[in-house]
Amino acid sequence: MKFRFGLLLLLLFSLKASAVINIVPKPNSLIEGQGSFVFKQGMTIVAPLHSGAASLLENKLGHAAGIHLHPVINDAKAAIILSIDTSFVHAPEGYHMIVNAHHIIIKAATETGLYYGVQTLLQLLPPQIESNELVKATWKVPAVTIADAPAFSYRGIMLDVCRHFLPVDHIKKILDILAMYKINRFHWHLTDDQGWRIQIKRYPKLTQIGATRTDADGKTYSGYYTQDQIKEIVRYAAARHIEVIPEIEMPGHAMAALAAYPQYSCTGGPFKVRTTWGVEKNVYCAGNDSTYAFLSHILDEVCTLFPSPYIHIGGDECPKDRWKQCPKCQARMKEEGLKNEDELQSYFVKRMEKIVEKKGKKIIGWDEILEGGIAPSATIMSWRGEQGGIDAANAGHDVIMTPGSSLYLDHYQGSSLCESVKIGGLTTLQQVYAYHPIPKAISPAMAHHVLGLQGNLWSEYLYTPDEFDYQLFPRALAVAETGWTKLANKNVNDFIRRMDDQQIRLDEHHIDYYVPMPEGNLNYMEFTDSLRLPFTTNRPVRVLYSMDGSTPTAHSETYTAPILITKTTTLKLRSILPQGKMSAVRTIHLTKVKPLAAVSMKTPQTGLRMRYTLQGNYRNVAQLQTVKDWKDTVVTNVNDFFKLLPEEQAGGGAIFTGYILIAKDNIYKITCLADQLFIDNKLIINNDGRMKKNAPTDISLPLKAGYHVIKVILVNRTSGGVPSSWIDARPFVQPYEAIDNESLKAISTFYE
Ligand code: TNX
Repeated sequence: MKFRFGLLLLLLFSLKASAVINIVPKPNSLIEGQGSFVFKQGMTIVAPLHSGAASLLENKLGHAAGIHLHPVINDAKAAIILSIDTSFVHAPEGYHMIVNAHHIIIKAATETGLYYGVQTLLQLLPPQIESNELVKATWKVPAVTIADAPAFSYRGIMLDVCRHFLPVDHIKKILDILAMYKINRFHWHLTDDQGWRIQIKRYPKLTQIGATRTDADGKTYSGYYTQDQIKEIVRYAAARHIEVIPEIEMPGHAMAALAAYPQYSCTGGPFKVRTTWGVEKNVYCAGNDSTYAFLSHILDEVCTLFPSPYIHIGGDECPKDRWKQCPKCQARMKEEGLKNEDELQSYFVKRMEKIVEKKGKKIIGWDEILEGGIAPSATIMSWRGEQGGIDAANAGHDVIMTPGSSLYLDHYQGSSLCESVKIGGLTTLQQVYAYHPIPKAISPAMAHHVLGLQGNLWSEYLYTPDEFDYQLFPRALAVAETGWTKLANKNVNDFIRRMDDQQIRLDEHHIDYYVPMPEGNLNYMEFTDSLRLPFTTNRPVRVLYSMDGSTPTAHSETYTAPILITKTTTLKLRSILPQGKMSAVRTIHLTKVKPLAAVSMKTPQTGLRMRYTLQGNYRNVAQLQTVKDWKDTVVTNVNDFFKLLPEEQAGGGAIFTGYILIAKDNIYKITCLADQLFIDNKLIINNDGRMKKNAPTDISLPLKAGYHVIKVILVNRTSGGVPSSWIDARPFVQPYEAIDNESLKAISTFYE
């Protein structure tokens, strides 16, 4: 009995603790005390002159609580004391905090430490402290003693504003949130093939031409920051203790610049700002001295705008095709005794390193700058896994870890069947959290070269600013905790628990973050008798659903067990968080059918009939009706479709007709990225008008054994920056119970 009572006490104690303390990143030492501190009107505060930390606290209390603190000078009895005390706290970003019923005392070695102390204090208040409007609440903080300092000095987020642009106000909104979580670096990816986004006064065409592209649908897309706006962002970030590191890409990812100044390419152009994603072959000419002068002049202006000691010069994904053909590049290799084009890239980077050093800064580069020999003072950002980082750190270079599999925030964060189209990959909140920036392969003596980590948000598939938020949050919080909290203090379940409180804080900032979706099954399913559909979520959240086509609300049925379907149904599901925020709605179309019967075929031959045109810019299936110059042929292997046109060249369209052979009566899963797929004259998959990447339109379909008529319509169009390719026309068919994307094989096709 006694034993049980003890357990109960323990349980109550842990419930009490967990109900109150939700801080992210988790402090490295926190001891709970007795009682709490209640904020009251006119309470006194002592702080260093012009302390931004004190203003942060005063503003938040003023806006959300309507409580106005009374600043006093040097009063040891003040209710709230913020003080710089280097004898007590040593870590430059660390802080010490005591909260009891009478006082809040925060000490730090720097203003940054005080600022972080206040951010922690705000997270001890109810989450509505982040509101911009008055909220009724008891503004109290539990008694605690905290001693805290970060595990890593570099805790970064990268935003790609080239593929898609973010307005100044939206960047500020994101910086507000990053500061709450003690992120201290904003890596600003400002130039790329698809857009040049920073005003350079000496080269006005960089933004006059390079900041605008004409997408495949004929619409122009543009945006750039004036130098005044850049300064404003740098100041805004600095006030939040965030250093802004600009990236100017070279020698690759330079198409927007070359569209404006083609004389710095190998061929001389002309070029257009690139409209599709991927890797561009036209790059800066490494054999032309004027290229280096051009880049040096650009960096002159960049260096004055950004106080950071670093300039990121890119260096990733630079194809060597043009250099191999370029007389100037080849002559340069001869003069300098360079064995191959990798060494020419290394020559390029080392030359830029010297230029940047003369301007008083150091370079950061993506891990490709290791190829052909690393520049002596370069810091490496390891993105193609960890190997680049491991090699660089072991060779005594500083390293920032940002491996794609764990820290690419452009990846899916849940099943691709439930999300809008993303670049690919799956990196859940838990996967980000599980990352540790010091791989075992770095020798302990060199581990200090790992400065920290960074989450990268590439924006190819982020068509609106809200989609940036959706991808960033809450995963940026996992980056923040991994950067701040010592490995031994991290715990994924406790982190997930703290999300409930943190998400309310994000709500107050009007951030539409990712909410786990009901995963499992396909979005289109045809069945013969009945189905039992199980759903899961990748974090514990409640799922609501309806079966009458209505949008689920907080009052809808809660999912508890697999859902039984016996008739044609539109099933709608969505998740709901404890504070009431709901996810997007997932709609599943369930149709009760008779299996499609086979047709007879006398003389089957391998292949499909193909009616096609390579000309014309068609946007949808209906427009193909206007084609006049159809050609007819037979393709014997569906895997050969792509040989018709170079992969990234859009134009024209095709209609394939023939038969597929189904081995036995069964339910099959069918995948096709063409615009339309018909089986036995029935429209089975319809991608008309949507982006043709990944496959939320996959369907399950009962088919009888034997031959079935198929027709595939492909409009060879680029949409959303994704070029379609003839190979998209391949249909994949496999037994439904054996769903495994890895083993997708195009089905054999026949014609008569
Ligand atoms: C690779 S990461 C790139 C970017 C793309 C990204 C998409 C890196 C240094 N280069 O240009 O946007 O993949 O995930």
